[in-house]
Amino acid sequence: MTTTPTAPFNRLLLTGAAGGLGKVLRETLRPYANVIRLSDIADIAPAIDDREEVVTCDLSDKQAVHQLVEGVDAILHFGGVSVERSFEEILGANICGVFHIYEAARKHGVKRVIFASSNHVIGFYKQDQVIDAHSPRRPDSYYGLSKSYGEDMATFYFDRYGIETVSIRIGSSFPEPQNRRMMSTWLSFGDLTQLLERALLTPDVGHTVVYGMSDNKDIWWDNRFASALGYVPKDSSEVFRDKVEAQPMPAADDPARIYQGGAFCAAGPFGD
Ligand code: NAI
Ligand code: 15L
Repeated sequence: MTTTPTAPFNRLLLTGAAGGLGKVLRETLRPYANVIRLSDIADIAPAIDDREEVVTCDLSDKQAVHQLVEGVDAILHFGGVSVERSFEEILGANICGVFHIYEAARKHGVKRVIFASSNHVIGFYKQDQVIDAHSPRRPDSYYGLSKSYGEDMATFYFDRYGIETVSIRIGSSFPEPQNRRMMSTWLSFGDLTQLLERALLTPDVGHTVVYGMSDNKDIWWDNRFASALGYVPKDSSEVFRDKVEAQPMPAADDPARIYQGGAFCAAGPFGD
């Protein structure tokens, strides 16, 4: 096997590997492990070499997740429904899914999880408020509720079983900010990778909650707990300002202009 002699982990598990961020992290996480196990319910491009393992797995399937986790040293949990959907759609992938991940981590002795949480855990704060990761949560959606539950799961599994987690409340991680709101919430792929490195390698994190944002100018989140991990973002949304501000300004009563969670605050109701 071709190994990276200095890789800090033998085998990392990345769930959500077929997704937007998963495809990026598949490449940028290579220096951190001899082998990365890539998993998703959707089709994943085949392994490019013997440093990748590809496993199809539905997070709502407890037995399948238990098999998936066997033999890994740490888990980056990025899989699940990533936007607002009905409660029933969120339940299996996100709520049962995160339980299955932690229970499998316990059974297989995995000591570190990185949880892709979301700004939608606090989405009903207004854009003129500044909060930190210890501010009371204000989920803006069933999706945000599922991430809030995932953070509670992380606290429980640390207090009860000593499994450490860094929950990253990712803002908006795309190649560039797509609208005015994302000028505040944007997280570059490079900064995401750096934050994941700090989350994987910093000792004694217990359960630490941080925000996933770049060094943006107009911000709503005091991110000192990320700084405490040694995270120093290198990118800023400022370089995209002219392009973003060429877009029409949303109406004064548009949730995209009022709430930190933007449009998620107005999704639903679902069904009757
Ligand atoms: P994505 O939707 O592109 O990727 C999520 C992946 O999870 C998909 O490939 C999907 O097939 C997989 N998945 C869904 N249900 C599953 C199930 N039952 N079993 C196994 N896999 C399942 O989302 P993206 O943008 O890559 O985000 C990755 C993670 O980061 C998600 O957990 C998302 O909630 C979180 N996040 C992303 C943000 C962003 O700006 N991209 C912002 C905040 C959080
Ligand atoms: C999220 O949690 C979503 O996964 C992502 O698709 C974006 O909508 C992001 O939040 C955001 O708030 O911009």
